[in-house]
Amino acid sequence: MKLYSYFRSSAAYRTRIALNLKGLAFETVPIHLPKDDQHAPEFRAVNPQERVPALALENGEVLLQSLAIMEYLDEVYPDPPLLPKEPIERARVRAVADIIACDIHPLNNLRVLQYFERDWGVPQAERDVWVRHWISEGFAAFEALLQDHPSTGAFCDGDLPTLADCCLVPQIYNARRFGMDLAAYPTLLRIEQACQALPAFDAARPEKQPDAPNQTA
Ligand SMILES: N[C@@H](CCC(=O)N[C@@H](CS)C(=O)NCC(=O)O)C(=O)O
Repeated sequence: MKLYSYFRSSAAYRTRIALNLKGLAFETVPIHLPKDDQHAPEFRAVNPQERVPALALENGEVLLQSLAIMEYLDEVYPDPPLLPKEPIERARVRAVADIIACDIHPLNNLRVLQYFERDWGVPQAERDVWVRHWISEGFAAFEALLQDHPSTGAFCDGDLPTLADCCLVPQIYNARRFGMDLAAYPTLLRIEQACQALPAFDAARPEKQPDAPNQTA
């Protein structure tokens, strides 16, 4: 399999974690987002939405959208599972994953920030305030939903990592890039620590990717 990825992309990072948790080997095809590689005609042919990740399967089919890719992987390679067995728990995991994937990330995506900068002339400092605002709002809800919930375990749901953890760890990485103080989210930080202790999460770290500057992989 080939993963079209950018080392710092949080959506690609989610997918790398899921691939690693499933023990699936993949080749990274770097798409340098700040250099606009995603808008090149060759990549547009892979993903007309001009975003990473895209996962090219061995049969040539291309999967798009990190959550759809992770759910595909979970259906085709069910062990270890990325979703709990009980429908009510599955709904809970999907809901918290969506806080990040549907409600935080789209507001802070590169093209949104570029639009502010290029079309409206919004200065960097204000763009950063915008990013931190939406992460804080989403993380406050995420923390409230997890703290003291009986289903929260070592990870977001129970004692196995799920789709929610695959989304959470990259979003925390992104929050730190924007200089956020995360002390108000102790449950999220505790879960992040548990995740990072797993080789699958460790190997997916941005700095360990082949396209990372001075990468250590
Ligand atoms: N909902 C999509 C989001 C994909 C996405 O927007 N990826 C970002 C990087 S994290 C991207 O490629 N941005 C390129 C751009 O904004 O031009 C997913 O979960 O895969």
